[in-house]
Amino acid sequence: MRKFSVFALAKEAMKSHKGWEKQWDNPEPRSSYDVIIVGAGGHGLATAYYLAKEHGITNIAVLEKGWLGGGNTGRNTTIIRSNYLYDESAGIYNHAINLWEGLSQELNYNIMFSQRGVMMLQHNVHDCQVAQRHIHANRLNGVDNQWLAPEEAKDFCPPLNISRSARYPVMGAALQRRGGVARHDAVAWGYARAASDMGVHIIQQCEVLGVKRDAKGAVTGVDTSRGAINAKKVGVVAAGHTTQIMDMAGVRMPLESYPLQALVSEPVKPVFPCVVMSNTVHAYISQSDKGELVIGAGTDQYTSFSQTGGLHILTHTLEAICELFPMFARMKMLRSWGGIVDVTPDRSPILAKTPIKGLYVNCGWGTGGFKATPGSGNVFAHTIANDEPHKINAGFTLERFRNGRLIDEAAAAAVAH
Ligand code: FAD
Ligand code: PYC
Repeated sequence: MRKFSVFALAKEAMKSHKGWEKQWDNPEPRSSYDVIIVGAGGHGLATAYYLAKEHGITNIAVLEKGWLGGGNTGRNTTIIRSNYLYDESAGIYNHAINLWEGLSQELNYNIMFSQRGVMMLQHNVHDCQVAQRHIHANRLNGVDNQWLAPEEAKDFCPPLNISRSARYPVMGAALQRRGGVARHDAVAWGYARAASDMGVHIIQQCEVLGVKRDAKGAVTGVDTSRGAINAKKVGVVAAGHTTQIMDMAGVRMPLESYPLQALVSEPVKPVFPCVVMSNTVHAYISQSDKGELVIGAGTDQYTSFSQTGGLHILTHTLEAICELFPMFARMKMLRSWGGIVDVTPDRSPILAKTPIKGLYVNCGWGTGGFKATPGSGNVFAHTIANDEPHKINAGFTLERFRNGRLIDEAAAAAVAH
């Protein structure tokens, strides 16, 4: 039921678009394409869009086992920010924010990007020191971030409880004003419509079951639930399922998959002006344009491919939210859901060529890849088109887990894992 209604909604949204029937109505796959992208989440669709727009490659199939945007792209809490510690991260997340700022116009689709500010709360001395280190590093990289005292944090977000007697009192906050939120499924639909317009095939209900290689080991295509499809280049952009697909190609990935959950409240009038996150108490919150409070939790402690996480994780998150924002204690929750996130040892993504000719991988965004969607698709398209990384993703290699050039963003990831 749920699958059908989301699919129907997406089709409805496309109807206003001239010519949508041609590529959108789940075309029969051709026997061969120049490029196959596995996964029609935001990153896969953005990759196809930039391949077509910036590299003139339009003979592309995006293969999706479910429906477009039905993975983590349509399940996340939509927080966008670029306040990470290292230069590589500043490069990619700022590239993304620059693209977010013009994306509604570029796609001619309202993705509802709203730069209302992301405030990250700090609850102990160590938190404060780490946050201030991030603020200084961010500023050196041209990323806006500022320190707020508890009273300033409350001015910015009036529902915040800054009582000293709270179990985890707010001792300060880091505020990135340029951060914010966007409507997640609109991002998938906007990229899909624009890519489809340039001739890209978006093929749903088409699960990749195998990766085909020739005698020399190079990629020749994929086996799918709708038959074999040939291509000399295959980009895997399958988030929590990356290990399964890369296993099909014989590549072992430094990834673990975990459930991550979120939930929304009943809709209420505008009451919450910004995005607030707390790594220490494992909670983050904003208010959607529909009026629902959008609340996210930490990952489960155990690896799993289940899109449902433990109830105790949600309970813990709601307790933390009620302590930080006592006025929400009597709100009713409408629904909760989970996604499967793929986590690397250094909590940074892999956006790279692989040891197999013609096989490329974009994964490891863990709990935080929504914010990167446009930047990631843009540089991954460059990597596939030119068979070499863009300078922005040059550091996000697979080799770093062998040579030790890690980009350790565990503290900036902001969500417990
Ligand atoms: P997805 O959207 O998951 O797309 C991958 C697609 O691949 C899926 O549609 C899947 O069905 C498909 N697929 C898998 N296997 C196959 C196969 N064999 N054949 C064909 N298709 C296949 N990030 C943020 O920046 N901010 C946030 O606030 C945030 N909150 C989050 C909250 C939750 C609850 C969750 C789960 C994630 C959150 N994230 C957040 C992370 C973010 O959602 C992801 O990093 C990002 O959406 C990944 O996008 P993607 O396109 O790579 O993956
Ligand atoms: O990366 O900002 C983030 C995030 C928020 C919630 C989940 N991930």
